[in-house]
Amino acid sequence: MIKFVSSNVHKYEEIDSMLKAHGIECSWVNMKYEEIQEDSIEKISWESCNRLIDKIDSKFFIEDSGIIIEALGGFPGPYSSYVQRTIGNEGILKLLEGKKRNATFVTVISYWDGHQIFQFDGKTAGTIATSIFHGRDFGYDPIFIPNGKTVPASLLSIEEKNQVSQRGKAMIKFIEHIKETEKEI
Ligand code: ITT
Repeated sequence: MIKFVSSNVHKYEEIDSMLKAHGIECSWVNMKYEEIQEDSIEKISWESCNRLIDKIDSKFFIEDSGIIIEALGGFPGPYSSYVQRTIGNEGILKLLEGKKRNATFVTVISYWDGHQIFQFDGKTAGTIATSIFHGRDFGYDPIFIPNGKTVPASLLSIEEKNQVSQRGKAMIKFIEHIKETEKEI
């Protein structure tokens, strides 16, 4: 059993689906933890994990994600949560009018195994749609079309999204690591 700490049910659904497919049980600790302000998603993820070590009584993992939009100089990146809460997807579409629409989604998992922190990352390139596509409305998914797909991630099933998403790619690395290193999980 491994604990996943997050306040985001959509992340948990995607993660649990992948872990289940590999026979690994996961329990969700639904908790909002404080995130430091940093311009690197790796650092934020590592520091958040480090600060949780004393609060969670067993091995656990967290992840931090962000969308990097080329035409906006990499914004919102580590500020993705704030931007989603404030201007939202509509605001992003307005900012991108007449601009290039390339973007990359990044996820960095940080795993405390009881001794040290390990990190696993995943990146997915894509484009920002020209309108909002409601479906499974998780964050930027209604406007983010992963490369190789013709529709935004909001219109994909969890399994379809996991095959191409930043989180799915980071999870594959993490699952390989725990299968190699853990006798009981
Ligand atoms: P935690 O409690 O796990 O930190 P959070 O929702 O605050 O949950 P992040 O800071 O990692 O998570 O996410 C930054 C923003 O990016 C936030 O608005 C999310 O909704 C959004 N986001 C994260 N992963 C996403 C994904 O796979 N697809 C679309 N939006 C995503």
